[in-house]
Amino acid sequence: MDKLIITAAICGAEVTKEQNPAVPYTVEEIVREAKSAVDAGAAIVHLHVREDDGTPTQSKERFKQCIDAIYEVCPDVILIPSTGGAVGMTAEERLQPTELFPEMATLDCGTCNFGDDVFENTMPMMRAFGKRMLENNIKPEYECFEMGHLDTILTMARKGLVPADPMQFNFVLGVAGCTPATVDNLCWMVKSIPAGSTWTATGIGRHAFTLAAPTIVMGGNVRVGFEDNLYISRGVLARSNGELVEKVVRLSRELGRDIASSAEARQILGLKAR
Ligand code: KMH
Ligand code: ZN
Repeated sequence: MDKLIITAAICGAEVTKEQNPAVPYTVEEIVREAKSAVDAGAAIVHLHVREDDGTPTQSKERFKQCIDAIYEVCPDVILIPSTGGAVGMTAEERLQPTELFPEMATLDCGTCNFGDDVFENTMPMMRAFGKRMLENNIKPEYECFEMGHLDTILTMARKGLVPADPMQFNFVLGVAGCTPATVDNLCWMVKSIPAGSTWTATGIGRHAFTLAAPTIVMGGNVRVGFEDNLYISRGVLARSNGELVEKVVRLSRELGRDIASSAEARQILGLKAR
């Protein structure tokens, strides 16, 4: 079994300092959280950015500022900027970070409920996102919140509308209104992906660690972070993204699986060395 790749989703677009004061907004705070996650064992940082007041933004300039600042202190880390942004943003707004030619970026695989909101990813939007990733040589991380999202993206890959060499999936389970974070659902998704693909699982809220444990045993990779979950244990706020990553490292070591460095993660994901 390959070593475990841990992704830290350090910021997200929806969580706030009111919910957990350690949620980062400023460039300095984003760098602090990225470093805490990487120092703890994360090979990848999934990145959203904010204005200083916490407003989510997909501004190319803000992404560049944050990416450059993170590379100053974590030169080897794999950064996966979001093209999901925040609910309600336009496709053009969301695509801005792809103009920076990151090695990877998320590509969301269909429309779904998102709590009280609808997270819109229509077929024309997804075709535009796929085209941009093909043109800019970006490896997508395919975010699937629903069973149907997986089928949709596999059909697009067969038609050559998105990169597929090989595919990296992130199964985000437990979003309110979407596929629940059960082991059965995870198994169904994992057994549906093409041979040679890689996959990550993200359990939302209280499912962060209950989904991490079976994922470690099944040979998948794990995402944790404030974007997905603000608590280190029931009722106890995490003090940093690093603390969440440390818990996954402990679980994995107990289960006998070593942790991948960023260089090792690049090999596993088929990315060029940095
Ligand atoms: N903020 C969510 C609505 C992504 O990063 O690609 C979407 C999201 C997905 O976070
Ligand atoms: Zn995200």
